[in-house]
Amino acid sequence: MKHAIHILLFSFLFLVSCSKDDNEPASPHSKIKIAEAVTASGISVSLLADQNDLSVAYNKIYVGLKNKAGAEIKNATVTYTPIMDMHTMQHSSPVEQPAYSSTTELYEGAVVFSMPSGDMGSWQLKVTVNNEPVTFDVSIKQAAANTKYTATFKGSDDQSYTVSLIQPAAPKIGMNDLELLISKRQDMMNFPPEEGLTVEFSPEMPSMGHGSPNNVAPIHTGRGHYTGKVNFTMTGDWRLHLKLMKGSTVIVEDASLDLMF
Ligand SMILES: [Cu+2]
Repeated sequence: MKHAIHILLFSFLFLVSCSKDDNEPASPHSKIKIAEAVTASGISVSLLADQNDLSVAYNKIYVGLKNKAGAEIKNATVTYTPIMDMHTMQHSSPVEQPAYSSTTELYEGAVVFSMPSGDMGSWQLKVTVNNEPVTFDVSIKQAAANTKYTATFKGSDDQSYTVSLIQPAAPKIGMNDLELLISKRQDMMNFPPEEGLTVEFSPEMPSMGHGSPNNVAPIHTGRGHYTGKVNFTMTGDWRLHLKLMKGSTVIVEDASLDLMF
């Protein structure tokens, strides 16, 4: 019996050591590297994402930093500035500045890209590491047909509100966590989180003209994030109807987002 356990243990260790790549140290994360650059002082900056493509949506974006000797830099100040150059004007978009995670050994932040790259203009993401900027050209894909993961609405208070879907990222039949980021346009370069809204919520399946029961309206949980629950009773096209209110004043009657699964 003891012998059998030893053999089992030995083969397990053997498997583990065989699966290790000798050239690359094991990565503590499963993100996809989409670009790389080096700052003026020689810090190498890797840009990573959850998917190969950035798209018109709330995109988690990660940065890994290494010094000239190849050692991880864990205590830098990193900021993101998305810029869209539309020939006659420039604008930015909502952004969540990155913070270092010791779990993934990456700086983790997010950018809402509000339009696709194309004839209308092109996007750059400026990443500043301790006041040293590097600029990445990023290509932003249009969201898939019949989906709308982010949209901007003019409020009854004359302000512009951008509503972006964070969760569900992988919708399923049944109850799903619902998480939104709501940002307000202060000017073309600044889109701070909007923290003071009350949201009424009802999902609809437009192709079949029905909704679903037991949804939970999203409430503010910090930094412009609103969390609730959405019940998808079947697969297909779903529209999330969101009514944005400030106290009893309706700011946006129907800020709707679309998803499809
Ligand atoms: Cu634009």
